[in-house]
Amino acid sequence: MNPKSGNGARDRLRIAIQKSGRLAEPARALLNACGLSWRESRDRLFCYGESLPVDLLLVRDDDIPGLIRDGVCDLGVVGRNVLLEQDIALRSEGGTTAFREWRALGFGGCRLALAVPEGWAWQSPAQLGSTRIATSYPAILRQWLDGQGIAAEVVELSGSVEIAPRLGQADAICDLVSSGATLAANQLKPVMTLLESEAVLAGPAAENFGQLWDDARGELAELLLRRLDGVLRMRHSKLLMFQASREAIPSLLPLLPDAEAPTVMQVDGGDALALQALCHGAVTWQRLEELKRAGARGLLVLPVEGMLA
Ligand code: PRT
Ligand code: ZN
Repeated sequence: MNPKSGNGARDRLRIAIQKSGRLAEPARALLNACGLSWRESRDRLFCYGESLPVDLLLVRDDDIPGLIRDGVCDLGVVGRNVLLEQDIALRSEGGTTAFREWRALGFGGCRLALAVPEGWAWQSPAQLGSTRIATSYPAILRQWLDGQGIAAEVVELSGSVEIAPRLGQADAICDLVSSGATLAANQLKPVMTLLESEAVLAGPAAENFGQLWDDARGELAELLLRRLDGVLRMRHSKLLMFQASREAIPSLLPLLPDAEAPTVMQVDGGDALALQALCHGAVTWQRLEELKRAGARGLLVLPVEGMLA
């Protein structure tokens, strides 16, 4: 259903997030960092936006793509794995692409991997021919197998996929992996990555929000996206401050390739200069030591809370 025609005009934006689980808290924290605050309903299913007309719906992650497709929610925070699975499944039933990933959010990182028993001598995907592979992601797996020209049986399971080989339900599995500890505990080893996943801001497929909504939601979504970009960029940024002599500057600046034009200030009553640089890359110990060797003194690294250019 096209949301523009589906639900009539609305003057509040509605975002679905996971009620509880891995993505619940980071999703709230991120939206919070974008300046959103809410009043929670008693049943804890709905949060009324107080600082902006942006409400939250708290649901199971698997329901989020469907809620977006039906226009019940405008946007959602969900794993790329869930979004892609439902997108492929819909398209394989003859539908058109209903969703789009509007932003990758930098948390909930994991990969969808094929894993086989540790005892297998793994050489290539061709070995999977005529095997049974257990998964909760049948559409992604089926598409990958077809792409590789492998005829394997896909065994769909909703949970505890990793014990399927021991129970004799399958020969191999295709499941989400982060640390890999669960695979190891079940004597399985990852052999192929089908998808690198993380939490994403999902919404209906369109070029821009104006195409989707001609009420207040378009502008609200644009505003949210601008703030989100600022927050995501700032998350990895650090303010680096130090002092140095004027002569040391030419050897220090090349060590700050990721910094926006550093501010250089004269320190009162001396030859020293104070430098201030907003670095967008990692400010590691190693980097600080290199700067010190190049003449930086009193190095200070500060987190950045916000920025409006
Ligand atoms: O109740 P609801 O349906 O909302 O939640 P859920 O149980 O379906 O989802 P949840 O909270 O477990 O995961 C939500 C999303 O987090 C997933 O869709 C992924 O996008 C992401 N994510 C990130 C993960 C993992 N990391 C992860 N490690 N989802 C699941 N796992 C599983 C993994 O499969 C293994 O069984 O966690 C276990 C531990 O992993 P290892 O590799 O660290 O041992
Ligand atoms: Zn789920």
